[in-house]
Amino acid sequence: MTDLAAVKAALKNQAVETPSWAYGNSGTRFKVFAQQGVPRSPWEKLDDAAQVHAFTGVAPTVALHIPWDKVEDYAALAKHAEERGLKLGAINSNTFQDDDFKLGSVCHADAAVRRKAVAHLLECVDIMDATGSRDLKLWFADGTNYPGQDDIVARQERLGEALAEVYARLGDEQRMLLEYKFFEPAFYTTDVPDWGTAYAHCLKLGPKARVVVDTGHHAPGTNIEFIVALLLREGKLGGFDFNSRFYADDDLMVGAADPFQLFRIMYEVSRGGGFSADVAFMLDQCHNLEAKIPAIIRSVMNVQEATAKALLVDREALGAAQVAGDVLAANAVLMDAFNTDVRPLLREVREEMGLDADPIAAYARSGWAEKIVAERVGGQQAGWGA
Ligand code: LRH
Ligand code: MN
Ligand code: MN
Repeated sequence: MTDLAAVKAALKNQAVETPSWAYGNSGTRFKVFAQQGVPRSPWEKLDDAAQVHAFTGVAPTVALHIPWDKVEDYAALAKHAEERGLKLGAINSNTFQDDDFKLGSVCHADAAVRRKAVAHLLECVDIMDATGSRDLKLWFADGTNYPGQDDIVARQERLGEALAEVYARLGDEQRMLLEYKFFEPAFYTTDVPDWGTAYAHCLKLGPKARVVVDTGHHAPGTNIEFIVALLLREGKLGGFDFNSRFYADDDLMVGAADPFQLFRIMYEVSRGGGFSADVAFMLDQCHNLEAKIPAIIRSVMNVQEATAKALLVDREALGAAQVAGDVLAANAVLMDAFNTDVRPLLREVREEMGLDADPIAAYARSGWAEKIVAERVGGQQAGWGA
């Protein structure tokens, strides 16, 4: 039997971090479709993020991407967030948009380019000091396109050196989250292509270094929940970049492509004790076609639904079936939870939190969408081509 009061309490305590770049215009390498009313600055991105938090009650932090969210005064930006009931979350570095990084950043063969990349990462830690952010999220576009282009092992050594230098700069409460991605933009080798490579580096660095799992960064068919279970067991799961994919790094709304996979991931999180402050639940999405704020609200709700279902798994019955070797019964316990319609439960949870039971409808009624279209002209691009 599951304890419904405990499930509700966990749902009320949940925190999903939204990414600043999801509020801005985005697109593909073919076209960025500008939407009306999108934020013109990091300050306005926070204004929109505050709407997501106001209607869901579970999106209290916002990730920044540097330099997309470059401002003069980061402490003032943190204050702007606080005044809106938010806090600034992970600081995402960007070593992929500078011409100097064409052949790599921290893995580049030229020490001068590596220095420039490390300087950027150290600047990101300075920003964390100013914003009060805990996590530095690192994703490297480094890799090669052709066999022989560079020395695979030498690149790992350069990567390890750069990471160690940045790790040494972290404060006591700060962490480094290393993100992997199996390909793109590099097509032959990628220097951090998988969880194993990220894990090996994090293990060497120490307890403040953890792996972040972006759900869109795996080859089709990869069993992501296995990776999650393993990293949790090893105490090395730092967080998630949630999104969904049909083909590659599609950055679609989480839970849109494969809600069953999201449920399976959340079940492993729940089973492994991952609903704790140690694991950051972040979105990493782009809304090229759909309106951004309601899409982010929808994404947060999708995470809540998967979480509710994962928490409803009758662990006792599941354990008994597993010990008995009853394959069908064990599978049925899991499927029962997945097939539960948790929307009434979540409506109840929201009402108990003093929120509208239907965040999307409440946002639509609020008039915010009309207000930003009227007030903002010339919205900021999420980053690509900016
Ligand atoms: C890389 C990535 C990484 C970046 C973000 C914009 O594909 O997932 O997290 O910082 O996209
Ligand atoms: Mn990501
Ligand atoms: Mn990505």
